[in-house]
Amino acid sequence: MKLQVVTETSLSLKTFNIPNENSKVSNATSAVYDWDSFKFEPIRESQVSRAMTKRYFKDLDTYAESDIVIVGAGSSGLTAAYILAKSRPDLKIAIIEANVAVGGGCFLGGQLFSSMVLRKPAHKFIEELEIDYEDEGNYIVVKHAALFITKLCSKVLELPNIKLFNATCVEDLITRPIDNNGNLRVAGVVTNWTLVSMHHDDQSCMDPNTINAKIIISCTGHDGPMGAFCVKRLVSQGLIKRNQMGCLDMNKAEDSIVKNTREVFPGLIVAGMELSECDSSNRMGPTFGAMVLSGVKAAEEALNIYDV
Ligand code: AHZ
Repeated sequence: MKLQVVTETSLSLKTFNIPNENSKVSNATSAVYDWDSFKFEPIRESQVSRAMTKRYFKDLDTYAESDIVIVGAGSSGLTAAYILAKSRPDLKIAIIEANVAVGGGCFLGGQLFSSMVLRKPAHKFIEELEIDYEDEGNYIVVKHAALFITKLCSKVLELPNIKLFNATCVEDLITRPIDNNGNLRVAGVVTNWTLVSMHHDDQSCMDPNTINAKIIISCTGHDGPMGAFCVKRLVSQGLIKRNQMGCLDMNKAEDSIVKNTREVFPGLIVAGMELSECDSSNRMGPTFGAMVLSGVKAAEEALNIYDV
């Protein structure tokens, strides 16, 4: 089988040789690159700077008013982003991830093992992503957790109405009064570069940036150095009660997390393991079906609120 490729700069036609099912050795690139005369197209360093910065600052401008902000790009946050952005291309969705890399606890299955277990019926979402799995009856196994999270992330990033701001953390929430009785709603997030946030104790005031949004979906995982951020912030203000995560019980935990995925405070939906820090749900350990379906439910809850 032959595939015709047009290179952008020269418009010259090159041919990839894609092996057919009978051939044993791939020579997919050998026909394209002539290593003897090989040379990259020229570039000036400032072109690289401008290519990156003009797009980033345009995104900052565009997403300063977002429809929905998702905090945390782990399995639950990215699932919510995928469902929302795919079903509503009219909405602007910003994802804020504190780490450089996305994925949260989802690059490994558990205790540094590779495979990822998801209990049914979460397999339907894995099929939607076109990821292969082994069917073990009540549950499925994806051969590597990284396969799941990277495929999910690439599908999210391909959607035009999504912007991922990674290496950026939410360090506070914006609130607004909703009546004259002192009741509040969450109306946005306060952000900073994560590296800056980590140095508030040893540098003088480094003020943050903000994003306004109608709905925030918080998916920052259970308590830890960065986790359960939005729940803990509202607890610190006496706006919701904290109930710490219960001990591990896979059967109870997964049903509970999905069923309780909801708007815990006006304007703030909580999904994934962060929920266990306000509901006292059990920990489920290395089974990921509830993370996926909590993300799906959070997306549905967000649309219910958004469309009112
Ligand atoms: O970096 C965090 C991670 O990628 C990010 N995050 C945390 N605080 C943040 C903040 N601003 C921006 N203030 C922040 N980002 O949130 C992401 C959380 O991902 P996760 O994988 O920890 O959470 P999840 O709820 O999507 O998945 C939990 C997976 C777990 S933990 C667990 C157990 O311990 O038993 N079991 C499962 C399935």
